[in-house]
Amino acid sequence: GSLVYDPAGPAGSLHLGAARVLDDNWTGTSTVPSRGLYPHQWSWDSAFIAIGLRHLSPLRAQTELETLLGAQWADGRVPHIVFNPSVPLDAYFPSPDFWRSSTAGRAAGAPRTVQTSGIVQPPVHALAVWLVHRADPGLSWARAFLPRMYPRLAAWHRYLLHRRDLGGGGLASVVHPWEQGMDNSPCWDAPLSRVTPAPARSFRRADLDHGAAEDRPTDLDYGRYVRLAADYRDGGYADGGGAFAVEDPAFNALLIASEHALACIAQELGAAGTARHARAERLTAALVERLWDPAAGMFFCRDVHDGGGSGAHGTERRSRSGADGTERHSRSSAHGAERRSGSGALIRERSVAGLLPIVLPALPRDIAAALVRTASGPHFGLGGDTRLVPSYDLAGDAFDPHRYWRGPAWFNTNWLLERGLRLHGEHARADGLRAALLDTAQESGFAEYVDPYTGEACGALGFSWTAALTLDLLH
Ligand code: 9WN
Repeated sequence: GSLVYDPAGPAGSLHLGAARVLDDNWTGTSTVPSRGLYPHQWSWDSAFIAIGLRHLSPLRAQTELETLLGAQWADGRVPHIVFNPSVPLDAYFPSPDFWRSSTAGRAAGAPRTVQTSGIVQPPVHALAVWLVHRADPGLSWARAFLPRMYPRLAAWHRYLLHRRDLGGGGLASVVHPWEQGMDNSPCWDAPLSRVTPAPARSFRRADLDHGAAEDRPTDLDYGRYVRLAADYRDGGYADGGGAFAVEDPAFNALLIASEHALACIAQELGAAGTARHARAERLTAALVERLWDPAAGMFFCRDVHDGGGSGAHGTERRSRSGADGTERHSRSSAHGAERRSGSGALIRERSVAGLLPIVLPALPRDIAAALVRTASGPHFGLGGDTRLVPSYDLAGDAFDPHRYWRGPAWFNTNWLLERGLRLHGEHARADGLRAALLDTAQESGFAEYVDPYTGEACGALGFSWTAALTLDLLH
């Protein structure tokens, strides 16, 4: 980076502040996302955390990923939460007694000793393992880090590309909003509307002990999350039968970026990486084929279970934001895409997830250029109206600058955009976004998420991936 390390200067104090957050949140074997709200280990958090931790302590960064991958199931899935047995059950919901991984997950090969959830999160791990290795190859080789991680990562990708290809088009589906990581994104409104919520009295939300209710998902959202997760558990965590199946552009883009990283790891271990690079390129083509919308200039989610009836109608009603009059065009082009690609229908909501394929090196140039235009336009305001890119369409009906994934800006998505802009040669825009990320991290106290216009802190403070990705940008 351009900022020179100076403990007395502003970059130095930012560095020290970020390091302190990560020290405070370190448990000895992994890092909690936040001491109060999220007192266990989360899957994609740990990947982002390791990417920052490698600059402070490559050993801790390796340990973080080893702890997570040590809780992998025999079918290859990496659970979205690894529970800390010394934390009281009522500190977080849903707790281990809800998931019952070691009994309900036995057929799927859940570990016997450690308790985990049974769903997954975005596969950022191979990318994290590769970056952590490169931060200190000597230590990595001495600890056989890559030889131990490679087979686990390969099994993880195999699970996603085979067991989770629920749409039949080569992409992985998520079966729960928590899996994609943007829990209450307006993208899920239509597919979730088909899920009968569990009664509110059947569970207790521990999140409301720590977070403001108006910054969090609603009780109705939670009822549906609980129903979907309980049904998945009661089916032994077998894939294919659930009510919710969505192909998401961010989840799949991160899988593809990680497949490229896995190719690099294979090469480093002396194997040929060419087959994996080629697979990543084929997956990039499948992503474009199934999820790209040329008129909107971005990627959309595909609702695998939408037969094109009431779901499509409801989505149309919800997404009529009309700021630049593109809706009509994008709907008709979506019909074309649906005919070509078969299963399901596109969900016509503009989420930041639909910009994140910009991290892909094999993305066609015209698509990368269109993503930059869309990010910089009225729906996301990059370099213009907003400080940081929001999680959801500024002009969308559902936009709310404070409610979680329905508008606030998050540091992980903005970090990914910054990387993607740089990858495609957009250095001025990347520099502007980097400066805004560093300022906002400092001013907000490493907040979990912020108002995209003002940078006002929302959710937890001292949030680990905010601190970790700040450190990464400083290096
Ligand atoms: C459910 C830990 C996680 C993040 C997710 C974020 C939030 C959990 C919750 O916190 O989700 O997994 O309880 O709301 O949405 O992206 O990984 O930081």
